[in-house]
Amino acid sequence: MEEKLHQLKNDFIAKLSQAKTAEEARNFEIEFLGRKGKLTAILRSIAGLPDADRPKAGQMANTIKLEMELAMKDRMDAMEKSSDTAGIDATLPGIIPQTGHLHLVTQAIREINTIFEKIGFYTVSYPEVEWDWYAFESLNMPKEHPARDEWETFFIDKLPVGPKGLRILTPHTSSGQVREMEKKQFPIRMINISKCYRRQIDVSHVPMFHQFEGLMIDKGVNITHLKGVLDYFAKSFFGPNRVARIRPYHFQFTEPSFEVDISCGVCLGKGCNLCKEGWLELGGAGMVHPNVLKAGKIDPKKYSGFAFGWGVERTCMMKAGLQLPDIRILYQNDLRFLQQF
Ligand code: FA5
Repeated sequence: MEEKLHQLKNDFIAKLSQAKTAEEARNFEIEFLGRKGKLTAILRSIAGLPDADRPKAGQMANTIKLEMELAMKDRMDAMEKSSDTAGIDATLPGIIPQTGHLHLVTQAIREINTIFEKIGFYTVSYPEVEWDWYAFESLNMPKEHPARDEWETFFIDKLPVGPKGLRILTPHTSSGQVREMEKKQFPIRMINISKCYRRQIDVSHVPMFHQFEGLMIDKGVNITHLKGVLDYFAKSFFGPNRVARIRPYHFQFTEPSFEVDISCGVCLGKGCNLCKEGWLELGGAGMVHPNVLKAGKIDPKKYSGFAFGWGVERTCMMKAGLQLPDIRILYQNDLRFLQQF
């Protein structure tokens, strides 16, 4: 009996290994393990054995049956696996998984930070929801002063809610100037990069944008320091051939005040179709007004300083080779645009 069972199992495994299709394997399964199969016939014959031999033969037959069923399962699994890979062409190029990258504006913010860190400036970020006092009053723009209108402000409160007035969405990073002065740590060499909000939207304005504000305060700081820092930034960010120029202007919180231009990247200051006169406007700057120093509890007779504040979006749009026709494209989440940078 034992020999018979082993022979049967070996025959079954040999046949299975020759099966080319699942159907063929299943036919062998019926032939050996089916209700009228070869193994079933042997199992039935066990009933005719003497009492003493029956238990051992029964046990062995069950073990052999189990081994044959296992062999059948392995063969079916192997056939399934090979059919899974049958349709794959390993020579085709792979599918590259999609990976994101930093937004153009975030890249510019990081670059600006690094440039100023190299000359000893440190980065801060002040609240987007700001008190009226830090954004206007402390910056020499008393209540009802007409200069405030230029900042097209979003108001949160209708009536003052505390000693610092109304809450607003900060319209410029200059609101960080007096906040920084209140820390009383000299010299101040702050770069404040934050989101700003104004009620404006057109090709050159978005309601949410970023500004970076430089503030340097120490003893003996003068306009030549400001000009040096502006030139350093122009060369570092825009390229070694670019220079900055300052033009007289008016801001309530600086005296004297300037608009800052950089030489055009296309004509290098000679005048061309893009810039007309050789210069592109970058933002505002000036020497900190004595009233602002006083608001920050700093003695204007001992300390002086300069400040500048520019839009990150416009600054990065001005970078060589990037002449965007509309600033709003930066925030439309159009991957065809964003993936280029
Ligand atoms: C100011 O906001 C002053 N606080 C700058 C300053 C700082 C002057 C320190 C003196 C000393 P202005 O409103 O011009 O200035 O804005 C500065 C820059 O912010 C603009 O040149 C522009 O680049 C950017 N900007 C202003 N409004 C928007 C807007 N709605 N969308 C995109 N960029 C804007």
